[in-house]
Amino acid sequence: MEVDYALQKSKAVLPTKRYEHVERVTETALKLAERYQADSYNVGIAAALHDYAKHMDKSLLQHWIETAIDIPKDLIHYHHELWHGPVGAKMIQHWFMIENRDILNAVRWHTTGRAGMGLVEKVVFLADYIEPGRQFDAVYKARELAQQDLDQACQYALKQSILFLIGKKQPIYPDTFQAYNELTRSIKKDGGN
Ligand code: DGI
Ligand code: FE
Ligand code: FE
Repeated sequence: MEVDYALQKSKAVLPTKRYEHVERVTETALKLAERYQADSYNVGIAAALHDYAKHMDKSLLQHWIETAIDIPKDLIHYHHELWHGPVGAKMIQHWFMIENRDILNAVRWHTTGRAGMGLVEKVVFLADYIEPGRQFDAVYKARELAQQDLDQACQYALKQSILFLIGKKQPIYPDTFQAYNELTRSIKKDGGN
């Protein structure tokens, strides 16, 4: 599958505004891939398909969570915003026969992050957060950090997401905390802040 073809697949299932976000995430992710020497093919496909399931019926997403053996069932008890990553990864595996673990993991964890994210995962996660259409306060610093250090930029994005959710009195999925903790420890070890 080529990146343009993956984009067409997303275009077919997404409203225009969401599809334009996907295009910007893909462009941003490809630039980050170049900067951090991530595999640009895997990054391109994962970014192009990262929100594939975003606009599907909640009941359909719920059905996939309940029936797929390797989607964590506890997701049902969290915000439905968290469902489209894991379900999208399963859908593109089944329908487009994508078996590359880096692509599938990047789609799967793009909302929450997780401890032990690989390079492709980090790039897609960060690109989704900083794409030029995003306009919240924290995005400017996140864009700056993205030019300097991938781990610090991801850590900052996770921290801001956690603070944002706390501000909204929403629960936080454990993987988001675990991703934040792991990056915080490794940044400290490397002599970062
Ligand atoms: O699909 P997008 O809108 O492009 O972005 P996304 O997949 O990162 O979804 C972000 C939304 O998910 C955002 O509004 C915050 C919400 N969210 C709900 N619970 C959690 C969460 N985000 C994280 N990182 N962790 C959560 O537990
Ligand atoms: Fe998403
Ligand atoms: Fe997105």
